[in-house]
Formats: sequence, C-alpha cells, structure tokens
Amino acid sequence: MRYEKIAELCRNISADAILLSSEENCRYATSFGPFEGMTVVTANGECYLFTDMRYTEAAEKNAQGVKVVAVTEGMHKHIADFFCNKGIKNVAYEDLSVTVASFSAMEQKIDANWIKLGTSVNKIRNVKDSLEVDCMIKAQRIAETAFENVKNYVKAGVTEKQLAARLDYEMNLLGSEGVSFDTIFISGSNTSMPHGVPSDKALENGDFITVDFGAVYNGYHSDMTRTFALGYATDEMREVYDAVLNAQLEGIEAVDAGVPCKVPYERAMTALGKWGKYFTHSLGHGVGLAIHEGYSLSPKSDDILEKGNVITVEPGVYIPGKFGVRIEDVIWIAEEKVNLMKTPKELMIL
Ligand SMILES: [Mn+2]
Repeated sequence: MRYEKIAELCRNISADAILLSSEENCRYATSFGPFEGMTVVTANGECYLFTDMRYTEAAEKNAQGVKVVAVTEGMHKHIADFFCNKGIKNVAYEDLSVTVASFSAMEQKIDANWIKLGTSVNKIRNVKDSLEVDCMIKAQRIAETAFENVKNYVKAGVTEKQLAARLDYEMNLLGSEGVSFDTIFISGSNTSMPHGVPSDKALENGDFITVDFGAVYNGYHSDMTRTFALGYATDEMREVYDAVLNAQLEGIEAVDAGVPCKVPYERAMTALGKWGKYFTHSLGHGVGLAIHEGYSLSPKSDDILEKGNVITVEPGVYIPGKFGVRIEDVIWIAEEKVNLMKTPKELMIL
C-alpha cells in the first residue's frame, strides 16, 4: 500500500498523523480518485479517507486498504472529533498547497500542533514504482494512438482549434480520463510561442506544427511534444529541427540516477550551439499524478536525479515571428533508462 510510505514519513517527522488535502496526494495515498475530501495517514500505519456521500460508494469499492469515513456535516469538525478520539495531537499538513484561508478555517476547528510537510510527500511521489509507471505507459499509448489517428485530419485549411479538439476527442475515445493539460496544437509563426494556444488560424503548406499533449490513465499523466512540417520544410527549418533533436538526444543521454538535474540541461544547451539563445525554458519536469511534479531539469536546480524518477526531456528553439521547434519524450530512470515514447522523431512532413 502506498500510504505505508506516508506512514513511515509520519514517524520520521515525529507526527501522530499526516492530513492530506491535495487531490494528487489523496489519490496517491488511497489509490482512489478524484474525490473531494481529505485523507489521514496515522503514524501506526492506518489510512482514513474522509469524503461525502457523492464519493463514499465508489471509494469503498476502489480505495485500497483504506477506511472510508462518510462525512455528513462539516469536514473539519469530523476530523477534529476523529483526532480527539484517537489522541492525535501533532498533525503534519500540506503547507505548500493549502491556501491561507483554508488553513485558518482548519486551525479554528481542529485543535492540533501543526507541522509543515513542505515537499516531503512530493519527494516520496517522485520515486515511482512500476505499477505507477504502467499507468503512465498506458496513458502514453493512448496519446500516441490518438496522434496517429489525428494525422489523417492534418491538411491545409484545417484550423489549429479543430485539430486540438480532434486530438482531445480521439484520446477520450481511446480511454483517457481527460487531457493532461490544455492541448497545444499550433502552426506557422504561432509555434515560436512555447505555450501558444490553438487559434482559428488554418494550417498552410510550409508551416511547422507543434503538438504538445497528454492523456490520463488512473490519474497518471503522459506528456509528449512533436513538431512536424506541412507540405515542405525549408533548409532553415531542417537545420533548427536537427539542432533541437540533437540537443534532445544529448539531454536524454545525460539523464541518469545520481546526476545533478542541471547537467542534462547544460548538455542540451551546449548541443544547441548558436540556437541556444532561443531556448528559453528548463529542459524538463517530473510527471506523474500531477503534470508538473518533482524535479526540474533547470540550470538553477540543486536536485540530484534518483532511480524511480520519471521526467520529461523537451528542448525547444523559438524564433520570434518565424517558427519554433520542440521535441519532448518522457524518460523513466529504472534499472536501465526507459523512454516511454514510441513515436519516431525524424522530421516528419505530412
Ligand atoms: Mn512537458
């Protein structure tokens, strides 16, 4: 049971219980979600899921090894009584995600010595087991099949918005629980904006097209970016594409357990050479129950990659007013390094 890792953390920080409130941490602890409510993991290794009647039946069926508590009036009051009955005094809470308003509401109703969790639960989540990675691979296969299907609709005259909608629809048809994030499906000069939003612009021959998207399976996210050309690619487009692909391969090569997060970034940046001045974000981010979690492959990071991390490698070159290229894969640092993607990366011209 995953909450056993949180119970161990609870003992390590000398708390009597950990009170989880974020959707991702509740889902991690209970293997159930999404739901509205809170989760309590006690130092003696018990896990309680507090939720209301909208979710209790499903929670009882699906939450693993967890006691489901039906809350009929006032979540905080219910948890306060529970702590009182169990003699729980020292309670760790998610100080990084609870708002000031909700903490003050909680503090008023629940009498406890509050301990800040900081990033400690996120650090646990950042080391994935193979069951979690299986979910991420399922999400990735859905996304890649959807992408293959959408290629049939990519032609001059179709708008970015129409293609983004088609991709989302295909992912959902194939079993995705939704989209990992708002799908980016942009073309031509819009591709110079790393997180450009699909518009009413129609695709034109000679456009670069950047698609950044993901599916969700059991709460776990996939994340992939491909850039391709419609009709033809100029020499400059090919040169930039090759530079980004080379940087991405160098970045992936550098990712490994024990390696500082800044090293893959530096390798990719060096590989970009003269195009490096157009690479304006970090090289990658951890991914899992949240689309951005864990470490960042940033030149400012002091973190060290660990076995079990799952992290994106996504260099880009964005030339304002002209075009941009980004290529993104997800890498799992297992016994060996595993690239979760199967979609090829040679420049594709549709
Ligand atoms: Mn990403």
